Amino acid sequence: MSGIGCSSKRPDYFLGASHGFNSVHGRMPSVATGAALANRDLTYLGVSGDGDSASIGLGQFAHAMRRGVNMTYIVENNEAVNKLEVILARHPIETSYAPGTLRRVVQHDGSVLLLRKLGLDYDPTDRIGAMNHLHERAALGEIATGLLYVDEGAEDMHRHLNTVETPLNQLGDAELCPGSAVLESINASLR
Ligand SMILES: Cc1ncc(C[n+]2csc(CCOP(=O)(O)OP(=O)(O)O)c2C)c(N)n1
Repeated sequence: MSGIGCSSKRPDYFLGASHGFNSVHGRMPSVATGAALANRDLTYLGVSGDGDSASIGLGQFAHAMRRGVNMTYIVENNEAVNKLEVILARHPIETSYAPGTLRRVVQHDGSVLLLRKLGLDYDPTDRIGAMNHLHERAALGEIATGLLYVDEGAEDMHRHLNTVETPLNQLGDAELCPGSAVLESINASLR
């Protein structure tokens, strides 16, 4: 699943033999949420850009996280380093460095990224510690890399909403439309 942008072309580039869905700019999270609600048995991969997720799509991205949509969500962040009128062919930049160390990476336009890999003593289950670490590194002009935070107690959207396990396309008419009496009892329970 993807939104719109260079990053969001990924389903076209790599998933020729699978089902891909190129949605609308910034709206991939709601499409993925709906698909996951209808069928929890599929594996959901989302690919997006920094604008697609953190600018026009921030409202949707935040709610997909809050709801706990069971998916892998990849954000490709190019921060608009290209001049839009000319995109020259370039060699890929790759790097590798040890835990806890700083790596200076010069990009094609001459700008420099300071990448700081998490040390071996870093605790990714400490939520406040993760936020502090990000801000401390950012204050030094560094970008923290590695597994920053894991919420081990996170719950899936289906548990929050108590949804049916069977994909909706495998249910029959009687289950999908149980009638006005059932609807009335649901409404009564919400009054
Ligand atoms: C609703 C809407 N607004 C604006 C656009 C124009 N538009 C297409 S891609 C894009 C920006 C994409 O940037 P990003 O999400 O960072 O992805 P990238 O292309 O850098 O991978 C914009 C504004 C659009 N397609 N749809």
